[in-house]
Amino acid sequence: MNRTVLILNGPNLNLLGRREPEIYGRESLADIESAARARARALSLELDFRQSNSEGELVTWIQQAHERCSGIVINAGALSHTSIAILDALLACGLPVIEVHLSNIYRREGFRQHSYVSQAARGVICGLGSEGYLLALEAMAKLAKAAGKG
Ligand code: CA2
Repeated sequence: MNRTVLILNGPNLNLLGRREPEIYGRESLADIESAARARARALSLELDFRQSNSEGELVTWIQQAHERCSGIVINAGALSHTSIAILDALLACGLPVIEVHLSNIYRREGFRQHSYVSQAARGVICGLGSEGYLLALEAMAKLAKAAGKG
C-alpha cells in the first residue's frame, strides 16, 4: 500500500528562520523537514518534502502525486490566497489534502484571511507554527488507516 505523504511548501518558505521570526518562528525549513521526517517515521509513513517558489512547479508536483502518494500536506504560502491553479490541481488529484499555515492567518491582514486551498482541504491547521506540520502527519496517518492503507 502507498504510504507516501507529500509535504509541499510554497514561495518564500525557504527563507524561514532568517526574517520575521516573531511571525514565523526561528526554525528553518530544514528544521521543519527534520522534525517531519522523525514524525513520519514514527507513524510508518514515507515522506516527500518539497519547496518551490514557482506556482507551475507546485501544480506539476500535485498532478504527479496522484500516482505516487496517499495524501498531500500543503503550505502554499502566499499562493494560498491567490492561486486557482493550485486549487484546481488539488481538486483534480483526488487525494486527501491538509492545509497548514505557520501563522494564524485569521489574526493577520484581510488579504490573508481567504485561502483557495481551503476549498480542497479535508482540514486546515494554522497558528501553531511548525507543530502544524506534525499534527497534519498524525491526521494523514489516521486517514490512511481509515482508507485501509494503515
Ligand atoms: O503562515 C503561513 O504559513 C503562511 O502560509 C506563510 C506565507 C504567507 O504569505 C501566508 O499568508 C501565511 C509566507 C511564507 C514565508 O515568508 C517569509 C518571508 C520572510 C521571511 C521568512 C518567511
